[in-house]
Amino acid sequence: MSKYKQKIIKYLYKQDAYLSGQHIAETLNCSRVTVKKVIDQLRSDGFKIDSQSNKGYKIVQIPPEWQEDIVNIELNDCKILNRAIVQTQVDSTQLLAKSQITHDDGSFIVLSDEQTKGRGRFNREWSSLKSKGLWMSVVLRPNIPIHRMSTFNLFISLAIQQVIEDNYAIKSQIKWPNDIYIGNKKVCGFLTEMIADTDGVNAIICGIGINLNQTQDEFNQVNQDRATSINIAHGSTINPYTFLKHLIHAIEERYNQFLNMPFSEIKALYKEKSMIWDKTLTYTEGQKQIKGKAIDIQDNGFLTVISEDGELHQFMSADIEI
Ligand code: BTX
Repeated sequence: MSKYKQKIIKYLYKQDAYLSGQHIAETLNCSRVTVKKVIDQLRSDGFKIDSQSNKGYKIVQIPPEWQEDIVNIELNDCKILNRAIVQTQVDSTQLLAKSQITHDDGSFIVLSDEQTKGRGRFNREWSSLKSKGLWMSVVLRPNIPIHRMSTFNLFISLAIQQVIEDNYAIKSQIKWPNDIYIGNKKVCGFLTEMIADTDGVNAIICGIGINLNQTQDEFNQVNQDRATSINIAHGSTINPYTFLKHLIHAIEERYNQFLNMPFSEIKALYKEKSMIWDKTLTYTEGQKQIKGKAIDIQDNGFLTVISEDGELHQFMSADIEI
């Protein structure tokens, strides 16, 4: 039955119209009884499926938990990712993705409704409330030398920033090197890890956290005044599958650019969409901390900052206090 379940979900999900049981059965070469059983199963899984006697079936609501079958449908047109691994709850999608890499040499995404140990950079906590955001790790397999990775985050930030701006008409900005902001509040953080040896990069594991549907009071005390969601900015509920579809498409486009063009070609756009210019901010990288103004970004992705005493500094991946 699971074979038909997948096919029936796929068939109904793609249709706006009602489809009769007879039509589904003929198309998928199964019996009407099987169709009815699968529909009952889907309903008990939380799908709301309307049925009308002379019209047939139509999905009117998908359960709030990610459905692996539907996520995989959204990946169908994507050439850089083979499949999705979907879990209701994980410690961290990064950890699951890393353990998967040891026995899976493909490119895939790991998605979870909830993370109990979502992590940001330097092991900081990433708040990942159940069914409120996109908590995802993207595993990619570029065939490139390690030094090329220094611009990867720049391409990915543009992908995320543009999904928010182009599809939801929300002005969003990149905070170099790995956050996206709406106004002065963080809506997304991502981090990139890799597995590499002297021959080059074996795998990129890019963990992306995007707040989709939190209300302001759902953020914990630490993030209350510093975090926002697309829903808050947009003023309506965000369909996670639609957001995911846009994001996958944007990541595919920017990833292909990352592989095939130098950062210098998108640098002007990146700078235009960034929020750190013309402000004196505190930059910390390891033991080094300075106050200064960012004045440029190099073709290798390094940020040039001029400190208050007029000295120039290059940062590869600093923490910036806004
Ligand atoms: P970051 O270290 O730049 O950001 C972490 C900081 O952001 C925290 O210290 C906190 O102040 C703030 N913060 C925590 N949660 C949220 C939130 N939901 N919205 C806004 N601000 C928040 C950024 O690290 C990288 C985050 C990557 C998260 C993804 S989710 C999927 C994958 N799995 C995983 O464990 N991490 C990645």
